[in-house]
Amino acid sequence: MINRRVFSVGLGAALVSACSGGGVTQSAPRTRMQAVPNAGWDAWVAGFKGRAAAQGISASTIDRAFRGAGYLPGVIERDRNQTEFKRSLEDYLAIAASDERVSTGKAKLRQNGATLSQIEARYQVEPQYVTAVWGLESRYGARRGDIQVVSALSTLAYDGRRGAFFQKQLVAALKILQNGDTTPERMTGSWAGAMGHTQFIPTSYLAYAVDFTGDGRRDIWADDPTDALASAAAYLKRSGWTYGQPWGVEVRLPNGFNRRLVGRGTRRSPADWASLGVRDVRGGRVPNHGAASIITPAGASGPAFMIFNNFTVITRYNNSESYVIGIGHLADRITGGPPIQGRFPPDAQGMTLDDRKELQERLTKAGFDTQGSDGVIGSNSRAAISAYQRASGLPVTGEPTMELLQRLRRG
Ligand SMILES: [Ca+2]
Repeated sequence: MINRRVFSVGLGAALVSACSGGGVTQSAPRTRMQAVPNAGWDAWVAGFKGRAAAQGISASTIDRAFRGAGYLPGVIERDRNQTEFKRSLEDYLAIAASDERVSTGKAKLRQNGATLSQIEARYQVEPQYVTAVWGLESRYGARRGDIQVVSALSTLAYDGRRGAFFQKQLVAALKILQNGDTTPERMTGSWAGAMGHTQFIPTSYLAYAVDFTGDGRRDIWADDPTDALASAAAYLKRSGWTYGQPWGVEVRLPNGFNRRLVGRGTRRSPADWASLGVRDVRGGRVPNHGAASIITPAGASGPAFMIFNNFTVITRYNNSESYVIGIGHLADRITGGPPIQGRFPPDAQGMTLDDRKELQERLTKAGFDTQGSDGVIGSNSRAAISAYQRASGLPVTGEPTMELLQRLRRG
């Protein structure tokens, strides 16, 4: 999965670089995914079939895989229209650990308790982490993606923007089909080929997916999430997961804490950190789970975390600090942990999350529906702001500002 974050996937990972991560896109625009005739794609596929055969894919597998496949212009559209904006960690967490995702996570943890316990026994990965991966990657299976993977990957490989990468994924997809794990019709995923409950790209699937149900097929696409959840646990285990160790804990730093000690490059024992004045958020002693680093991902005035080796393990799944904190925090929340206690600094417009929530509520009340008020300004909020500005004879910017909020407060 690591690589797939380079190109955010439709199911939610439209977040990039430092703030990339799974499952947290708000209302991504639905692109129609219909195949259209394309002579260039036909020619590319004809050539590819030879290359696939040279890599051990049988003629019957190739023929069967491409029988219903086609060129999907919608996939290229999605690839070209990835918004490369960075979400703040605060916004990211507001979506990743929203009330809804937390409450659904609690229910899923309960409903799948027996399966998750068996997975825990085999892989020594705690149920809440597996559930959190599931929650972020596909909203607990609700957004697994319905695009034909062979069509999507061959379209992207033919397109060529990252042709070599997608061709490799396509060959891996054909190997999966050749193994008999699923059929071309059932092999669906995101526009970028991330598949099933845990959104594995084909090469990750080949490396990590497991058959936990024992039917001989590693089925991460089925409604039954068992194989997918076990595969996520297997992935974490193989990446070095330590059972019983938290990803990290929120901490309080003393005034005047040496900023040069902040960052993943500095690892010390919790006792050392304690001697420097680091406390847990209640002011108590920090827990000891081995060497730890201190990070302040929202800057010196934002929340601080003491992170352990399992933090690094989660980066193997997706190398994004926000994603890792999202997984860890969601896992904590669905097992009854509190929201993050530290205050996030105001955004570039000087607004806090509460200000932005209030702005959304007031806009909606005034007849400019922001489609929810989670405090995260996405395309719906921008459209509502623009409509309000237009109706009020203001310059139309679509930008949330304190000035706008104050104007709405005046009514
Ligand atoms: Ca199975």
